[in-house]
Amino acid sequence: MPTSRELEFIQRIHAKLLAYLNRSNDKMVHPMNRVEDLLSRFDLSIEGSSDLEEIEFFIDEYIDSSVNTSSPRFYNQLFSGFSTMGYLGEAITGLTNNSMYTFEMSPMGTLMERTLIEKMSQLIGYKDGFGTFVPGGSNANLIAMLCARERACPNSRNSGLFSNIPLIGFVSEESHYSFLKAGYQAGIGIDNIRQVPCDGNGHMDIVKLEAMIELSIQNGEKPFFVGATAGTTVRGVFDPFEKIASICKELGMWYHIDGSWGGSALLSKKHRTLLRGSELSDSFTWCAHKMMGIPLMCTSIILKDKTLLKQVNSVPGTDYLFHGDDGEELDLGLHSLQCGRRVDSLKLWLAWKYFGDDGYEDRIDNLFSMAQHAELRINQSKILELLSPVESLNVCFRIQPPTVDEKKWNELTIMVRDRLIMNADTLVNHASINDKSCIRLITVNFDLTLDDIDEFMKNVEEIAQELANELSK
Ligand code: ABU
Repeated sequence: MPTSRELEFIQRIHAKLLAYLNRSNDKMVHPMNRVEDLLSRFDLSIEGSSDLEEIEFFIDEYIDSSVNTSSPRFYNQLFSGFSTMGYLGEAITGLTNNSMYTFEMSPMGTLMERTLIEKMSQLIGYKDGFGTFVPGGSNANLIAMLCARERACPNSRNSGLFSNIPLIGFVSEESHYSFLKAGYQAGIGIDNIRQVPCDGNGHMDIVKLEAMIELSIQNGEKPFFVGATAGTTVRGVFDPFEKIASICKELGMWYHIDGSWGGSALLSKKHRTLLRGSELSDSFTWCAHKMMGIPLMCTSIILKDKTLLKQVNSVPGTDYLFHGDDGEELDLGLHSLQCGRRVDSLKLWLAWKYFGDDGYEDRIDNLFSMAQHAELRINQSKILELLSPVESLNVCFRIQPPTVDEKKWNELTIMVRDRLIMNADTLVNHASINDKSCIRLITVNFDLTLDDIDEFMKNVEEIAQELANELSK
């Protein structure tokens, strides 16, 4: 228990947190930290004990040097904004410090997680699905691959993979790199995760997928897994799920959808068509910390076959922890890779309960409208070019003023991004599409308004024009 001095300290820090919440949108989005400055200003080594004043100093400095991800001028990642319920859920999770392995150790967390998994399963279109919360999309994609491996080589979980016939997985060249990591973690090998070329707009090319699978079979390999993407990281586009499903069904391959980014579009009647065919998949990754605005991390992996997770995670020696008192269905640790597991369900359950399905639908529809507004503004501009049609919340564009030599457009685009940070206190990322540098604007903050997008576009155009003038001198 905290001492009375520590309780006073907690109270003081809580007051600071409240003050931070009141001013967070005025706070600099990106405090321009340089590693040398931070290291010269702070001694971060840990040796003897410290008094509470010193700890308070570091708390203040930590907050001040943090990126303000709740600001409407933070467009840098696939998450942004502040969730009141999410924040409270995080605080209560830390306060109560339960662990998700057994119902006994996390009674409400277990039931909330079950409720959420059931709801998400239904939205995907699985009648009787099951899943678990995991530490992030990469981990979810790994679990999907482990399940696929278990189905393709039923005994390999015990014996290891010793066959001369390699298992081969297929993902698009624009899918997330976590599939490659999953490849080696699951013992498949990075080289055996083949990257299928995309069409001009970043969707997996089905004809090429079929040809690559055919070639693999001819070469005596065993194609076992296709990982499609619902919302690619750079362009935010959705693979053709129904077509991929037919291929997987015909060949008995595992069909996974990585909906880390775009899975939440299932909450919108207007935009869920992007995920048509999701019910035909075997497994689905969904990050609620992205489009649902929940604090990091809040990811689930959901499977159509409710028995597989337990099968994949079944090992001897667990009886010290799992006594079966509450029924195995309620001891969720029997279904997860982790042993101790934090409660990620509370924050999402609270937020969803607060907004309701309709509240979430409105918010997600609004995010799409923001991206469409940005797309419109880019199409109206004489010096900006959209590099890919907008399908969800990713707006990828570059700066290409006719007065500047085309060879300099890549460099100029990145210069504009850097100057947006310095001059307009705006953090937005850059990426590359077919060797063309672009600014990747992500409209995922529920507080965004059309004025915010207009201000962003105005700043981009002004800075771009200024730099273009300098470059064309
Ligand atoms: N899955 C993490 C994506 C990071 C980003 O592009 O913002």
